[in-house]
Amino acid sequence: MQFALNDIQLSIKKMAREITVKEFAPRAAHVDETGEFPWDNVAQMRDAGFLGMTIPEEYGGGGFDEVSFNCVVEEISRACISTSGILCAHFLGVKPLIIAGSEEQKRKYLPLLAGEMLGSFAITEANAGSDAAAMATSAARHGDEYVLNGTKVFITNGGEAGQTIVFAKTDPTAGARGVSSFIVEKGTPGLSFGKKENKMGDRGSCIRELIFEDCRVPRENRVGKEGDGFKIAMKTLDDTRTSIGAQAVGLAQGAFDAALDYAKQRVVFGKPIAQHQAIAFMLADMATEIEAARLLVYRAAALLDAQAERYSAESAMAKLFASEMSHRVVHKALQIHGGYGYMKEYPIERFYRDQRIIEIYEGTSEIQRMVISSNLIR
Ligand code: COS
Repeated sequence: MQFALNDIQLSIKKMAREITVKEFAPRAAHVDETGEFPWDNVAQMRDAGFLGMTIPEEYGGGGFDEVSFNCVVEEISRACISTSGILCAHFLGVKPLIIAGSEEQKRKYLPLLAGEMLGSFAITEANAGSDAAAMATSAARHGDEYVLNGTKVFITNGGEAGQTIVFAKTDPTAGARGVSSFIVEKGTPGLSFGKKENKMGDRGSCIRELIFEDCRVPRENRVGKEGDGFKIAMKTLDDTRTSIGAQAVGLAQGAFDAALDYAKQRVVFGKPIAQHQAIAFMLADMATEIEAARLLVYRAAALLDAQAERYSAESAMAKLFASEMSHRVVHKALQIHGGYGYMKEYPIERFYRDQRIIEIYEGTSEIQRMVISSNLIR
């Protein structure tokens, strides 16, 4: 058993930390205030090779492992979860191609996704969120094309991404087995975008509706076999949920660092509040929980690197525990700041709002408990 990152993982983590401190942290408050999509940050991530990190080298990527990728997500999230969220959503558009794409699809799209094109993943609908198989978007086969009709909601990177993996029913009577997946490029006639949603937190990343009206997609853009789409989506989420856990660890670490600094400086009753046991014990609990979550995240990522047969439960555990841990940590971090924590002058107010989405996207905590318990019972 190995508990230490190797030299490559450590140097990638350090590089992500340096870019975050220099580039993303100074812009984070502005991104939050304006809600502007941070293209500058995306360009920095592209230049650093983060957009192609785990894409195999033969397809133009970096060929790095999942542990390294999760370290990058963690470090960026210490300052800006909008930026790390864009990266995670990008990989939701990449993974289905790695899992089930044809050789032609991989050769055509992965080099683009490793550099110049953002990806995204469209499964959620107004009446099909947690119950993803209840989707109503249809893909009817007409000769060499599929004709897509329906509306997807809350699609991260929607409207900004050059490519989206879209899940739609090719057989509306077959439930989960009637779902297929398609690569749909931005600019395809019949695809339009709804307005950018106005969110409570994570305000830099953008979510939009994707509207399909007789949107014709060539047959060669179907990913995997007809009817395999739901399994491809589930396998993708198994791969990517860990990185949402990494976001939670990074965000909690950022909130903890701010609370520790504040607690060392703020003096009440004649000494810094960090020296009052009420606060010192909070700090001890926060640090312990962050470390426990970090280990769960790294373990789930290492299982993925080891190509373990199934790691659904482990990635769901990492996401569940880390996201709920980050809730407890930001709560305490704001409490330590007292009234100042409630003010926009301090970053903790943003962390508090940003945290909430981590317990919801890529499957709510309740869905993670379903995944974990069904794997225990099976
Ligand atoms: N890997 C491979 N196959 C999987 C799988 C996985 N992790 N999970 C399920 N499957 C397969 C099942 O084996 C089953 O196959 P068969 O039809 O051959 O038996 C099929 O997929 C359907 O599985 P299941 O019956 O468990 O599907 P449910 O409709 O009950 O849904 C959950 C399962 C709740 C896990 C799923 O709907 C889900 O993950 N919902 C949340 C979606 C989500 O995270 N949304 C966020 C969007 S991304 S921001």
